[in-house]
Amino acid sequence: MTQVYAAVDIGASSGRVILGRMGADGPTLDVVHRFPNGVQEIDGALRWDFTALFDEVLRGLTLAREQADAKGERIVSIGVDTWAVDYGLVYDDGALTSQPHSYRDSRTAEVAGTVHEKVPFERLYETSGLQFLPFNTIYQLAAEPNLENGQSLLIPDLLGFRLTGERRTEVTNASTTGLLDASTGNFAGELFDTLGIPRTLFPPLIEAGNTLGTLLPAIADHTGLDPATKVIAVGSHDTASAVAAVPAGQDNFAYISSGTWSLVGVELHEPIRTGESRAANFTNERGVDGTIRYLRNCGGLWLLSECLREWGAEVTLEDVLADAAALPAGGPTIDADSDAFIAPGNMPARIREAAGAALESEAAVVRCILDSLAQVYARTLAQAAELSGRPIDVVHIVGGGSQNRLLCQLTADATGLPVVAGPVEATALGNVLVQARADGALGKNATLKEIRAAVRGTAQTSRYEPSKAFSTT
Ligand code: LFR
Repeated sequence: MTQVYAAVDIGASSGRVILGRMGADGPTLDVVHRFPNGVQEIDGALRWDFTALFDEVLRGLTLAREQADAKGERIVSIGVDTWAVDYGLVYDDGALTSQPHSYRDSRTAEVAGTVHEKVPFERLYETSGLQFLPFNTIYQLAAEPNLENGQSLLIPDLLGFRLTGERRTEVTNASTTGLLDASTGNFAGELFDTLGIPRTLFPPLIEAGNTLGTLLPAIADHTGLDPATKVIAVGSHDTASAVAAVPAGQDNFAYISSGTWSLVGVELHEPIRTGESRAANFTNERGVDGTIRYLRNCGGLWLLSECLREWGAEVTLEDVLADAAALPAGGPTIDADSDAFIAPGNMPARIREAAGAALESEAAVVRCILDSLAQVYARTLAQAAELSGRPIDVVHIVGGGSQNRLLCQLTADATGLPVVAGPVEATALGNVLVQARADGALGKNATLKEIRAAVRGTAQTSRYEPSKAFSTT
């Protein structure tokens, strides 16, 4: 019976359940279920409707099992990845104390100062290597009224717990809490003590590639899946899975994982925690196989999707991008990185205000967003190369933004580097390939290089050269 893998991949605006197959050339994916996601005002705060998300996951797994059955295939394992930093607090019996807060909620606005009074940011950075983002878990916990009540499970770990009954904290995502020691890869116990966070708040760590557990009987019954189906810890931070599947064939590559956010940087083997790195607000997030993602969170397609939400159905992405492409280069730009764009709502007006320009058409707003993103990518990649001492010969754009041809070309122009765009489903591919490796279908000792070679075997990519008019060479 052919063995297949189910990937649950949930982003800030939508989720998918995907069946992954390993062919002779490489992995192929089949999206079996898509569902919307988004922050919602629940009980006076911006939260995720976890109950609805879990229902969609079960529905997706049921559909995946039906499709596998129809083809005479067997789902051997499931992997779960989502966005980072957010968590649900559960009581001892596993019930959620409330729907999990979204990192876009304003509750952390005031607390960073109180955290830094207890532990100065310089010391936090020396320990965790994590960039300052107002919503990092460490600040969210400071805004939490009662931590004695239960345990904190990061969103993918919470899904894994509901599927298996096992409580663990997957390491790639744990690195986004601000509470992991970047040198040892373990939780930094003394940070917990100084901040008054119980050391037992998070369950023990698990490395990507290990087995979390098998399905609870009730879940197996509900989905029709074999109770022996494993849940494998994958790079449960979506960006970790996406970067694992960057189809790079050479060492000197940079990546832009482009979705709601743009995660812009290089892959290293050791964290960099110098004063310069801290001042430039570069992060050292953990990747699959102990790699370090040295990157910055830059603005992303959130700016664009929030504008489209505001404009409603009569403005389509395709049309507005075509009109934006026809506009001349060198128009007004904004600081696409600014915290001022984190909250939802009223985005076109906020962009016009930041640009200090009329931006009369929707296309002008879109062109401003894309020019600004390309500018910030170029600046960030130049800094990444300088701070890490690693030259960059090619930029890989993966995720949703890899389909935005205007953004890809503007990025090539602004950086003066070739851009390889795709695959769009890098996150799900990274998720599936870590499962396939755990199962032996890829070779149990396959390296990240071999994982990337497998992606190249089947990935759809396009190449963009810097246009002469803008090239810096
Ligand atoms: C991307 C991402 C980023 C993280 C942000 C918030 O989806 O996971 O890596 O900084 O969302 O969790």
